[in-house]
Amino acid sequence: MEITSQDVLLVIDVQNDFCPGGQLAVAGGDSVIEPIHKIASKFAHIVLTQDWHSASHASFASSHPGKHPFEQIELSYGPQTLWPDHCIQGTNGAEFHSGLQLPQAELILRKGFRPQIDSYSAFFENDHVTPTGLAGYLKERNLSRVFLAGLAYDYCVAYSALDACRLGLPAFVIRDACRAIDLDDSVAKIEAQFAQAGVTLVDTARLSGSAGPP
Ligand code: VGL
Ligand code: ZN
Repeated sequence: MEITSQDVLLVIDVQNDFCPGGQLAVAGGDSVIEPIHKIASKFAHIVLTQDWHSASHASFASSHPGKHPFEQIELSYGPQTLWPDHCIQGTNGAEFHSGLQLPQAELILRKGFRPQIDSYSAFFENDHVTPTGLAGYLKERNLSRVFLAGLAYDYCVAYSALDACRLGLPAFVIRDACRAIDLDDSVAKIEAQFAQAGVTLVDTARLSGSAGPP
């Protein structure tokens, strides 16, 4: 499919803590970088997201005595999976992987900074009502189709894609430029939601076009 000047590449959370050696390492997390670089030049517009938690964030198991990473609890807005401490503001784990070289990216959107709410999606926090501002940004810049790559396929990439669809923005997840956590069948479950919502799966090899000036 042909990439146009109204398309945006959304690169989700390619940060040290989600890569091998990190606090919430996704298997092969750093291997998304090569396919992302391969397609980046096809896009006139690139936005990066950065998971950016306060210390003692409510999504950390360590903030809930007796709880362990990957357990579920109820927070005020509903069920929340608990994670190891990760992507704490200002730490090395929260930095983008040093191999990711996208200096042309036009926006770095930070999410998950409110101590009491997690934010998987780049559009809404996990209460599904608190906006991050990205929808307004894309609208003002007349960007409509959203192509997603990065980490993790079954969490932040997936929830961002589902929210994009819900907002009326066609969403395309670039499958070979993502890696999954795959916790409790999360990949199969999220792909069922993709099918229902109308999220399209594509591969880097199917994307053509070359970015004009931004
Ligand atoms: C993510 C779990 C917790 C992600 C972020 O980037 O997919 N997953 N925080
Ligand atoms: Zn997080």
